[in-house]
Amino acid sequence: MEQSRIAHSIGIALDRFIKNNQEQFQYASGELSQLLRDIALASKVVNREVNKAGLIDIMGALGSQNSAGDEQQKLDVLANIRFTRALSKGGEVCALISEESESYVDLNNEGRYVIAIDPLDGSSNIDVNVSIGTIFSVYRRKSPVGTPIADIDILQKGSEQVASGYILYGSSTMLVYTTGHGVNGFTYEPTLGEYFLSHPDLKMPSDGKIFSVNEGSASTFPASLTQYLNYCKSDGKYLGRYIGSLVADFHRNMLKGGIYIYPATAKQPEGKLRLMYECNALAFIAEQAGGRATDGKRRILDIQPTTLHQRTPFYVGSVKMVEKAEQFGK
Ligand code: FDP
Repeated sequence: MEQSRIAHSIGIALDRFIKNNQEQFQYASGELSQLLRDIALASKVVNREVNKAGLIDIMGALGSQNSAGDEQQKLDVLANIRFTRALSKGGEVCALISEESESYVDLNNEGRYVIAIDPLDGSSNIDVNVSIGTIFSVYRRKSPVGTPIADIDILQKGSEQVASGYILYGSSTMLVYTTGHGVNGFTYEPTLGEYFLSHPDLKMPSDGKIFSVNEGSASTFPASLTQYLNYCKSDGKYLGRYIGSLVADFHRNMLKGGIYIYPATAKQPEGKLRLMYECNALAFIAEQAGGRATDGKRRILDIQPTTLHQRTPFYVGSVKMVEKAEQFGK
């Protein structure tokens, strides 16, 4: 074999990385590692379906609505099935909270983990071939293993997450996750069918230039946000960038520095985004990468959920930008 080819290592694969770092985890029994592998495997299947969606005409609305009243797309449904199947087969998960199901799914009383997942976020971008994502949070169950799932297992604060992450189906597919020891990003190599570490120990710039917010609703924004946006626009150094896919907007801001805001509006007084399977996961990653995540006032990870599909305003990104936006609300 050509020597130069052997000399260059392709880098560390996700499986090996998870194995090498297993001891970092407080309850290092291997179950969390297996669970992360199950998520990675399901994401490869979803990635394949996302990539061929246009070709085999599986795009478009299925006609049903999910529990939050959004129109379900076929790919949402498929992604939900893929992740649920992978997580139930593994046996590590006792309950699954999903955007696509009204109640939690009871999987296996012997499992030690609870998962909250948005299998395919940014669904209004599916039809137009724009980046979409998967978001997940992992919690330890609190009730004894072997007993039925209880509310204390399900309604946990974001600060109790033991892992969280997202998969971005973009120009490349990436898996980014944390177990509370920094954030690492892996890029999918489709010909090898494997994720490789491409963004070790990711850090979010402490300041940035990008603000991401849907200004179509600006007339119903809180006054503090209007003032903050006026400040950004009058300063001249800021750029507006809004894809309308949370994972994609968040990921770009994490790499380049910026703030993503989905505020409370007159139409959506609690905000639009879901605390348990959108905001908590990204808040954990943001903090682990040196960023900040609040609802404009309170730390997202400290909010006690009272319902599965609870919404919250969301301010996340570079620490200085989020703090500046909060100042206008004081
Ligand atoms: P979508 O409705 O397309 O699923 O959480 C849902 C979400 O997308 C986010 O991914 C995105 O950031 C936001 O909603 C976009 O909402 P607006 O269209 O109201 O801006």
